[in-house]
Amino acid sequence: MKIGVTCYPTVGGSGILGTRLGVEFAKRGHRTHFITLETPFALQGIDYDFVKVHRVSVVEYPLFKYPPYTVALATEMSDVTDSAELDLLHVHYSLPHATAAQLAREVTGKPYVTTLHGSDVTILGNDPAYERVNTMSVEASDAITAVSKFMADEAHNNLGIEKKIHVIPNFVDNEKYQPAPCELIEARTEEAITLIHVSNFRPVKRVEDIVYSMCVITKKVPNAKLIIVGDGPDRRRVERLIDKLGLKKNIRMMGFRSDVPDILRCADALIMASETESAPLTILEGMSSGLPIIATDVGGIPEQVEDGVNGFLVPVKRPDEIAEAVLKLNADINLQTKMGENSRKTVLERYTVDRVLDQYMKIYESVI
Ligand code: GMT
Repeated sequence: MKIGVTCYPTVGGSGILGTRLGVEFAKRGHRTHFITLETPFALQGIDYDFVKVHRVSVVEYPLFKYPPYTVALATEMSDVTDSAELDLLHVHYSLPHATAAQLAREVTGKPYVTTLHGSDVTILGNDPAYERVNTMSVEASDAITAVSKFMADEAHNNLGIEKKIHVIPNFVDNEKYQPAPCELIEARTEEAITLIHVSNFRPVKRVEDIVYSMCVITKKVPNAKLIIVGDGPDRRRVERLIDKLGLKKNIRMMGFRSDVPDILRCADALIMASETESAPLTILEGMSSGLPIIATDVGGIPEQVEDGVNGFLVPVKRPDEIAEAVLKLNADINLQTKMGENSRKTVLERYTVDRVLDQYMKIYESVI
């Protein structure tokens, strides 16, 4: 099959997922053509014969205050669809990709599949400025998928989508992320529980709540450690808070890293304090690495984390409850081990690449 993929090229979850999906199809002999603003970040270092990147060129003209990106994208989609004889377009994140794909379909007659990831629906839920056009383009898709049931419900209830939405979960590379001894000397801490948070530091991630939870945890377990990986808008605020609370010796900010699988192996549990999430990739990566997950009971997280089985669900904005869950794990090594094993099992049962690809392939076959 020849598939055209459009996603945001940078580090956002939808861009990563869209890129990995295209690459996995290419590994299985399909041809993937990425049609994006820039080379997707998650494509760096990947060199497959069946992957090609087409960068959208936006015309700058003195008359235009804003370059017409959606038209430029639709033009590139149409041209690539015809020249590469694509069977379909798969767009991740509806805004503005679904609208461009709908225009391209007018030109080429080829179908498009839209995958809803999260912010595209939540943004519109908060500010409906573009809602009518976006909803029409999602609704007009030949098939719609969402990465969690939560997301599908939001799209039906908040965007007014009436068409069936197929729930296809996100996936994780369970070979790259697997339980193994910690070999990264800079992350190894043998004396006490080591927690990890991986984040793009957007306000929605509420990283400060995790820092506050460390105040409570370290009162009982003075050597407890927290590793924070990633970078983004809230990073400086978080650093200032760590300083203010005197937690510098307990919390290690590692910045943006490419060796996340190695770092995860050095932790005992993964924490996520987000205000909302549709289907976090970080949780899947932590579970695949055999970690118990302590996460907020919001959005699609309860579809991944079963309270008391592979981790603990806690209310949002409650650092004290995060701390309580950590202390429970710290006090009971058998519970920690069992939950970690259950995490890995959950991934192997539900979130492997092959399992998820099969579901997308069925959707592709139904629209071409
Ligand atoms: O939340 C982010 O930081 C980025 C955002 C995006 O649209 O790229 O992520 C959303 O899509 C990801 C891939 O499906 C999901 O893993 C995230 O949970 C989701 N984010 C939210 O819903 C807030």
